[in-house]
Amino acid sequence: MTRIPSSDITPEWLYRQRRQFLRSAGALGLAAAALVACGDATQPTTPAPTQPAGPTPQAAGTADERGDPLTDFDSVTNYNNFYEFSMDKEAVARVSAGFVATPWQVTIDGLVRNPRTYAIEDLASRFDQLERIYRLRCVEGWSMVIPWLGFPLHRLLAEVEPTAEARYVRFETLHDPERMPGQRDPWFTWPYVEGLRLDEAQHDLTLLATGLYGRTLLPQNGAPLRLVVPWKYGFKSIKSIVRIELTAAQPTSLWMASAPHEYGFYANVNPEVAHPRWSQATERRIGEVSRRETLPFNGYAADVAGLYAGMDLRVNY
Ligand SMILES: Nc1nc2c(c(=O)[nH]1)N[C@H]1C(S)=C(S)[C@@H](COP(=O)(O)O)O[C@H]1N2
Ligand SMILES: [Mo]
Repeated sequence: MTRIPSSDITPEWLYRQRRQFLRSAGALGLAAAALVACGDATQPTTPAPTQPAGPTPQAAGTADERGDPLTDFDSVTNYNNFYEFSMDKEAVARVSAGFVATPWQVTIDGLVRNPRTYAIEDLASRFDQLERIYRLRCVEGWSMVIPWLGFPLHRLLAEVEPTAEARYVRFETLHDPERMPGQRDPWFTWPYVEGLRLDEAQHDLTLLATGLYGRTLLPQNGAPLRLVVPWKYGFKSIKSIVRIELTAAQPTSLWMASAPHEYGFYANVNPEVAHPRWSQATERRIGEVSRRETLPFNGYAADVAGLYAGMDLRVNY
C-alpha cells in the first residue's frame, strides 16, 4: 500500500464540541445534555455556527504522497460542485452559506445485522478522526489536493455488520428543497444518490469526511458528512449524506439516471477512456498554469487496481 499521509489528530472543532458538551452537562444535568448532543430533528434548530470561529485553517500535512502541495483553502472552499445549491461553481459557497447542518442524523440500514441511526456528533466522536491528503479529480478535467478529516467507511460498516447478501452500498444526500434550492430543478431526479461495490466501500482509502484543513466541513464541501473516494471521479464523492443503505442490487446513481450514456457505475479515473465530449488524458490542477497528465486510478492504482482484476475497464467505465 502506498504511503498516503494520515495523521491521527483531534481537530480543533471536535475538541471545542467536546468542551461545549461538558459545559452543557454541568449546567443542565446529563440527561438534558445527552439530548442536546444527540440532536432532535423535530426541535427547532438552535442556531449553530456552520463555520466555527477559530484559528486559521490548518492541515497537519503540506503535500500528498507524491509531493504535490495542498490546494489553497480558498480554492477548496470557493470552487465547488454542489448542484443542490447552484450549478455555478463560484456561486455555491455564497448560496449555501446559510445552510445549517445541525442537528443531523445519518441512518445506516438495509442488508445489515445492526441497522442504526447516528447523530452526527456520535459519528465524529466515536471514530478517531484522521487527516488524509487526497487528490480530487473532477470528471470535468480539473483537480485539487485536499487535506480531509474523517474516518474510513469500513469502521462504520463493521459496526452495522453487512449480511452475506449485501453486495453494494447506496448513499443518499439530504432531500430538502427548502434548504437546498437547486433541488427545485426538475431536470434531476433528487435526491443525489451514489453507490459503491461493497469491497470498494470497505477499502481503507474510502473515507467519510467530517472536515478539511483541520476544521469542520463548510456547507459547500458537503457538511456535515460526505464521502471521499479518491480513485474515482469527484461526482462519486457524495455530499451531505443522510442515509447509507446496504443492498444486493447495484444502485442507480443520480448521474446514471440523468446521463446514462456519459456516466457509468464505476467511474474510476481513467486517462484512456474519454468522456463522450472530451478527453480525460490530462487535467488542470487548480493553482497551476499548464495541464498535467491524468494518472490511472488518479494515482492510486497500486492500492486499488486489484479490486478490478479481470474486469474490462473500457466497458465498466
Ligand atoms: N450531493 C452532491 N454531492 C456531490 C456533488 C453534487 O452536486 N451534489 N458534486 C460532486 C462533484 S461533481 C464533485 S467534483 C465533488 C466536488 O467536491 P468539492 O466541492 O468539495 O471539491 O463533489 C461531488 N459530490
Ligand atoms: Mo465533479
